[in-house]
Amino acid sequence: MKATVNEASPTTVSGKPLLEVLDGGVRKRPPIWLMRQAGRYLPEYRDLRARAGSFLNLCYTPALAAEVTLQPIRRFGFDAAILFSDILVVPDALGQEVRFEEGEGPRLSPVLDVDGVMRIGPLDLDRLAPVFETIDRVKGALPRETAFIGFCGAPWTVASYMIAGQGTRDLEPVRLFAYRHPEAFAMLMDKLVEASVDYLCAQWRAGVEAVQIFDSWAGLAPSDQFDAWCVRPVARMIDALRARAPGLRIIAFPREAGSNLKRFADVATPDGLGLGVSEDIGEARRIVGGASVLQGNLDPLALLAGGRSLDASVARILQAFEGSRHIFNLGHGILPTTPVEHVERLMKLVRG
Ligand code: 1CP
Repeated sequence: MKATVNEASPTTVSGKPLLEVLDGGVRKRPPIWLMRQAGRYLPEYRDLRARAGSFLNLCYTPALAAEVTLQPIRRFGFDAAILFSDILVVPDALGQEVRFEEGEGPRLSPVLDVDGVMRIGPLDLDRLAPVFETIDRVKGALPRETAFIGFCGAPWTVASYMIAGQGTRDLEPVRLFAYRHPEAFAMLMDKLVEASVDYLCAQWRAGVEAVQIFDSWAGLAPSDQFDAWCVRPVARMIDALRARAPGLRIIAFPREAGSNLKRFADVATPDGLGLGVSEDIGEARRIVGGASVLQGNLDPLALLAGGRSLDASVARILQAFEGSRHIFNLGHGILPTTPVEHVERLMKLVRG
């Protein structure tokens, strides 16, 4: 695809800088959004969160979820809004019990054996209806130039929570399960591919213009299984989405894929590829060539720290991506203790 350089004008064919880059353009200043941009570092989020009851209640109450989605757009004017929800609404809608414990993170009734996998699904799209209503509300309230991103977790990352019943340091439970019960694990992955595609298609019908597939734990898949557990499930999702949701732009984030990034880019062919903190930008540019937009990869801790090291990190990233198709983002989600002023500074640095 031929790249077009748009020097300064904010008005583009779509009128949305983020979509313009995903569609093949290069901008002098990259569009910017931040993973987890709606969340606890914002006082207005903490206020609303305190009134919402449980975290899932917040996700499933359209007026509140829409408000939280819009908060960081109002405050910072990011180039994209990301739907406020969580990757674990998919297991919830597949019939698994999901709770969020205050201060402890998610808790699910773990899938322990082959029977447990058999009981999973089908996806109850009605349970997710509030998510689609949230999308409908947000799309009517966004500034013209702001793109709207939906999301889900990649099968590998979602399976890791479904099997362990919670977040784990090195994903031991899901890896053991996959070795001990390869057929049942493959069946679970198939169910997740299908459910995730149905879910993202429904988000697209409701009005999102792009989606991000979060494979937050791709870097913890053993190298000889990376293909089967990370690349192929996401490749199948992307093939199905291209057939069923024409025009939907797809960003994949196989976090810390490292030396497996090339394989991922070649086989899954997302429109955009998110880079984790430790990924080398020059190397990633060589790997994907002009084929894919790269997104990332400021260290969330550099943003938290602020000051001269933030300025220097941002300058290095802008320089490393110069002249290429780039979406500025973090290399992982923003941390809850990040000062709001540091995000304001980041916006100044990136927008110039
Ligand atoms: O009460 C609270 O505020 C709970 C904190 C919280 C928030 C704000 C959780 C629990 N989820 C979210 C929202 C969320 N989750 C978004 C919102 C949109 C935005 O980006 O602004 C998104 C995109 C997610 C995605 C998500 N959830 C991922 C993938 C991204 C990543 O950070 O790696 C993962 C792994 C989850 C699971 C999850 N949900 C919540 C927590 C604390 C976790 C991580 C659990 C762990 O492994 O420790």
